[in-house]
Amino acid sequence: MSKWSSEQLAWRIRRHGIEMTHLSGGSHIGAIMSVADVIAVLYTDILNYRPREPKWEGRDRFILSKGHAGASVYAALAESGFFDIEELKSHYQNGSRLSGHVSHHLPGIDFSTGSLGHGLSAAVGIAYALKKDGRNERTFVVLGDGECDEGSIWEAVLFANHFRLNNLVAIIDHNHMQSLDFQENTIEIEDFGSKWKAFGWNVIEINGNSHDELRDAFEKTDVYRRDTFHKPTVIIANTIKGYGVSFMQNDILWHYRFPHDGWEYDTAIMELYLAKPEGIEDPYTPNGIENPVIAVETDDINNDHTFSYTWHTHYPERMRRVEALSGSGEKVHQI
Ligand SMILES: Cc1ncc(C[n+]2csc(CCOP(=O)(O)OP(=O)(O)O)c2C)c(N)n1
Ligand SMILES: [Mg+2]
Repeated sequence: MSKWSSEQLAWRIRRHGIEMTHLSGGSHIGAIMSVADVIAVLYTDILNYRPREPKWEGRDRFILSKGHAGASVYAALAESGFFDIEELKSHYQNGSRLSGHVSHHLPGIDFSTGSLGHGLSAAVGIAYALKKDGRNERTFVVLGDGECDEGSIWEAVLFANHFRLNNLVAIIDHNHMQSLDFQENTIEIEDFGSKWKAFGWNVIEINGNSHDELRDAFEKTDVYRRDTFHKPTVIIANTIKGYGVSFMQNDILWHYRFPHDGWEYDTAIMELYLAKPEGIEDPYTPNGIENPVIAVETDDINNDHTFSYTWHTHYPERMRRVEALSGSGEKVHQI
C-alpha cells in the first residue's frame, strides 16, 4: 500500500503529469488529470500489490486501457515504490521504459495499451482464467468513454456477462470528451449506464473526482462479488477532463496540447501549488513559481492540433485570478 493518502497521491500524480508532459512535449494531460483520482484511490486503498515483487501471484490485476494516460499510472507506480521517481523525467524520451503509452516493460504493468479497445478484452481473459483456476484475485480495468465507441468493447462486455465474471471491475473515466470533441458530438453514447445494465452488468454511477464516492463504489463491488448473481461490475466515474487546472478543464485543446513554457506551465503549477494537500512536497518546484508569467488577451497559443471553443474569453480572466490569489494563501479551487 502507498505511503500517501489518496488525496496526496492524486495531487502528486497531477504534479508529475504536468512535469512529464511539459518536459517531453507529450500529449494527453487532460486525460491524465481526469483519471488521477481513480488511479490514486486504486493504488492507495483498493489494489493488492507488492512493489518489490511485481509479479506476485496474489496481486490484483490492473489494466489502464486508455493507455494514452499512462503517465498517471507511471506516477502512481513510482510513488508506490515500483521504481525510482527520478525515472519519471524520462517519459516519452528515446530509449525510455516510460513510453508515451503504457508499456509492460515496466514493473507493475501487466499489459501494454495505447491502441484503444483492447484492455477490456484482455481483462476479461485474465478474470476468466483466474476464475477457472479458483483464485481470489480481482481484475480492474480503466477505460475511456470515447474508447467505448470501439466495437471490441461490447464483445468483451457480452463475454464477461456470459461467463459471470464477478471478479472483474471496469471503471470508465466518463469525462464526456474524447480527442477532438465532446463524446455526444462524436458518437452518442447515453444512456450509458442503461447500456451496460442491458448487457447484464452491475452498474454504479458516481462522481469520479470524489475519493469518498470512489471508495464507496469499490466497497460495493466487493459486496456484489459475493452475491449470487455473479455479475461483473462497471463503475461509471463521471469526471472532468483536465481536472485540477482551471484552464484545462473541459477544454478539448488539452487532449493533445502540453503545458508550454510561460503562462501555461507557470499557471498550472501555481494552481496546483495553491491546492496542495497538507503533508506533501512538490518535488519539482517546492515553493511554487516566484513570478509566474500571466496570460494576456493578445496571447495566441497556436491552436494547431485541434480546436477550443472558449479560451479567448476565459483564459486571461482565470490567469488574473491566479495572480490575485498567489500571495493570499486562498485556494483557487478544490482538487
Ligand atoms: C484504436 C485507436 N484509435 C485512435 C486512437 C487515438 N486516440 C488517442 S486518445 C483518443 C481519444 C480517447 O478518448 P477517451 O477514451 O474518451 O479518453 P480520454 O482522453 O477522454 O480519457 C484517441 C481517439 C488510439 N489511441 N487508438
Ligand atoms: Mg473521454
